[in-house]
Amino acid sequence: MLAVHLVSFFFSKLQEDPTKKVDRFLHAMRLQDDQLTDISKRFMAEMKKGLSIESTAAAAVKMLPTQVRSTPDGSEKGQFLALDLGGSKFKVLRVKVREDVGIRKGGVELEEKTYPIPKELQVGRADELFDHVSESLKDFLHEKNISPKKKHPLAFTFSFPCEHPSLDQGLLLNWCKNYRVRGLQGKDVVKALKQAVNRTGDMDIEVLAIVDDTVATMMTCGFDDQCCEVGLIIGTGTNACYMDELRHIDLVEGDEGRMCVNTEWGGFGDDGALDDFITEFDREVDAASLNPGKQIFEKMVSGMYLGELVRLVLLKMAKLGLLFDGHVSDALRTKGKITTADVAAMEEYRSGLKNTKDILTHLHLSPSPEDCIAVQQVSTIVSFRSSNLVAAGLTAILTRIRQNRNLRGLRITVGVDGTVYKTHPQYSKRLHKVVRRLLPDCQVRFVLSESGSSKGAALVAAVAQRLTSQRRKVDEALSLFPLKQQQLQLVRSRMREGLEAGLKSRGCTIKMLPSFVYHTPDGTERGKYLALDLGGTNFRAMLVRFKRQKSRLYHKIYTIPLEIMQGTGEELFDHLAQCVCDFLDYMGLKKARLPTGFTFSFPCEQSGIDTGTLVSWTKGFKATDCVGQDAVSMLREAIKRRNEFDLDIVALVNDTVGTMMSCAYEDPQCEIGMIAGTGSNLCYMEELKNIKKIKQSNGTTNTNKEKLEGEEDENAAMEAVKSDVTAEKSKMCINTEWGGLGDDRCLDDIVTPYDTEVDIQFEKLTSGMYLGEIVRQVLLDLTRRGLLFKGHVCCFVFPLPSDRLALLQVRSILQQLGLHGTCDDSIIVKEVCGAVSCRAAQLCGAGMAAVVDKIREDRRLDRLSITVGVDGALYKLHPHFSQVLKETVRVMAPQCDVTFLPSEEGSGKGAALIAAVVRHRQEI
Ligand code: 0WK
Ligand code: 0WK
Ligand code: BGC
Ligand code: BGC
Repeated sequence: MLAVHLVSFFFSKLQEDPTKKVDRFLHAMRLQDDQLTDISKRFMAEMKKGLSIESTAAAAVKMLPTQVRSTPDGSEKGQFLALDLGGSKFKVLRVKVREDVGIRKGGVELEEKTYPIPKELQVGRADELFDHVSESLKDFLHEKNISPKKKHPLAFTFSFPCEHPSLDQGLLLNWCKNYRVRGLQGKDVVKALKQAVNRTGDMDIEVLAIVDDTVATMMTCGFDDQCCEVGLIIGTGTNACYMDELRHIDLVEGDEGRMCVNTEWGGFGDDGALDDFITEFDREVDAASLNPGKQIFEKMVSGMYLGELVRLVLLKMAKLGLLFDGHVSDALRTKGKITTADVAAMEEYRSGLKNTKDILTHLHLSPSPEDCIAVQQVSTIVSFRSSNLVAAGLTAILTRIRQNRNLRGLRITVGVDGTVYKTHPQYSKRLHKVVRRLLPDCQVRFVLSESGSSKGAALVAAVAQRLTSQRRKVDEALSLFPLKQQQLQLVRSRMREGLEAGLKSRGCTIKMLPSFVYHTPDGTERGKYLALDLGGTNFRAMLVRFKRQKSRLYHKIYTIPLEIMQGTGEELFDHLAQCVCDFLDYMGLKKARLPTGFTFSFPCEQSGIDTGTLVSWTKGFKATDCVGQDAVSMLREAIKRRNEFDLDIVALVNDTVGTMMSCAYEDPQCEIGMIAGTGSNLCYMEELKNIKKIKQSNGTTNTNKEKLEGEEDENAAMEAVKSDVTAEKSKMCINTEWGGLGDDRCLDDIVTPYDTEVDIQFEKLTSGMYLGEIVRQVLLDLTRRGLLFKGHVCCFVFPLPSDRLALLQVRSILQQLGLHGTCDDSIIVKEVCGAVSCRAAQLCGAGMAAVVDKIREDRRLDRLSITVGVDGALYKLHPHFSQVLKETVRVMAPQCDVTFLPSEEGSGKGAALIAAVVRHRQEI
């Protein structure tokens, strides 16, 4: 009864615009922007579920990692066979990709042939289907005179959901669209293909890659448009893929770089996420499909189902007397009688209504003109909903990419293929419009894949080949850096020889400079001291107060401009005096004439605790008239020139010595100081009796007298030591200046060609000032060999992007340097940084092992437990350096327990401590 009333109510309305009637009838299919935004949000949630290890198994949207890690960069080349199975056509192709032509259109040559896939094969056994595929391949080789004898690399576009343990494996999850082949689910599709090829015989193929059609489409469009990072198919089926950050893909090892994810969005809604948008017609289509309950989203969107949806709507409306005067034909009752091509035809701009009439007539219906308008409106609403749903899905994907990259706007290209998108009159326009309306801040470009996905599949194979060969060559270059046990033993023994030699005589590569520091602090130090610290990244002035084993410290940091570092000595020390003056002013201590410890982090031949001759500049300092001069005198003269304050400089200290003292104040076991910063150096408490060169000046002739200049100072220095040595002094801290190891080319057999460009000296291989240069040499070589930045060599000057930085940061550093590399480029840059800094840590570890083992042996100990006070940006800020250093020492000096104590307040406190010791001694 109710139905009759309803019919008469509608009948009365018939006189009105037929589209209104349909709009009302199908209002559930007419989605508004707020609903699309809601669907988009739901899809984003599903994407997260699919990517996370916790929820992926139950996720409706599978989010399958594809092992495709980078899009084409135009340097791909090669000749490939390609198979394209899963869309409306099965194609066999030969794809020729030539060097660099990719940038210009037409850089790829395709020859193709389409082969039918009989229905029975789509629902038959897997071996039958793949025998057909392999025979088609053989026929293609024959037809194109391609020698079957040669091993042909092949790329396989297989448009069904697969898990990819590797690029050349595809484990089929389930069939969809009109395929329901037996015996392949859960198995490797590539293996099935190879077995079929073997059965067919007389062919030799190597499957380099198996990819989904979305992925291949993205690659096809990516060859000409490097912004293309999304692939979209709206064809028989529907699906999308995109480049996601590897750190978000739990199922794949590693955090660096990106990987293409095949969303398999056809399954969206299989878990009920779209139930409030599912109409009775969708349920009918699903119930009658080969996979009820599955691919819900696909059944609302893709070409395999749109026609059927329209038919079911028309059938229902006809039954309700809303169309064709309630007349229903058998054809209209028959599944599949209206195809998606019919839907597209009905929506043709000019001939749409005529097409509609023809199609309905073909269904044995006699439609009135109003019926035709109404039916056309039904088609419009059904296909419009499809493009709207695709827009909602795409909006979710593009929003995710934007969030991944912390961008406000996004410029991106979507590569598209599929019959619905290509042939349906309004579809593409509607889709573009809705996406741009839902994402106003994004510039989304849609590129139609002209030549199908096989070009893309071949490019995946070509990129895989390029990445494999690139990887091999980069690994070759990187393999030069990690030092093997044997090499480390060499470094340790050469360091040891260098230490011993430096203790005996002068002019050795490792200078072993006496510091006149005989003791580490004993906690009795007290009073107020000024400490000046020159030689690291900055110049620091600090006031240190010691009281009852506690210290208070105030400091100020000053930069040393390059022109001062490389000006005259006078300018440099005047600049220091000016900074000290500013500090004393700031502290209100200008009148104080404070006892001062001066950390001067350069090799100085000291002749007393408060005097030392600069042997050579390092770390980029080149101030003139300083080498051979006494550093303390130069500072005193500058202070005199300034005539505003005065200091009582009681100690000249190397930063390694200051660091050792500063840490020994916390840990009495600290007898070694190490700097891994701009420069690299180490000091340690040596047995006085071992400092032979001291003894030499006791009358044994010094064989190479003529070679040494300023011998008087040295003899004076040795006299000072001799007179200074009292009973309780058994040790003295030696500033090794280990940076000089290798000056005699004793490291030549462990260095790489990249080092020769820089200079083969221990400091140049281990300190922050030079590691960047070694990295630059490596990157320059890799770029010249076309393995990086597409071979574009630009002016490579840059600071070292530490390998701790997230790739995004590496990438932004490179961009700041005008190096617009790909993700892979950033990964390689990061690896090179890691290899160079890791070797630096190993070298320091081997050097340290030589020192601690020497101390252990000198003290005739089986086991030595000792602490190293350490400072410097490389040790403190580099993530792996300290770890690798500790591990290397542990392995290279197994009889020593070495504790590394990072210095909190730098070497300044150490210099003040030494000043306190000196001052205390002067009082006694
Ligand atoms: C053409 C591509 C193929 C893909 C097809 C999808 O070359 O890989 O599967 O588009 O569209 P359909 O043929 O299903 O409409
Ligand atoms: C901080 C010390 C300073 C030393 C510097 C080395 O206080 O004496 O020279 O560390 O590290 P860099 O600043 O070279 O990284
Ligand atoms: C498949 C996808 C494919 C899409 C388009 C879907 O049915 O599951 O793998 O990408 O169709 O061909
Ligand atoms: C200097 C050393 C200093 C080291 C760390 C080297 O260049 O020669 O004296 O200890 O850098 O700053």
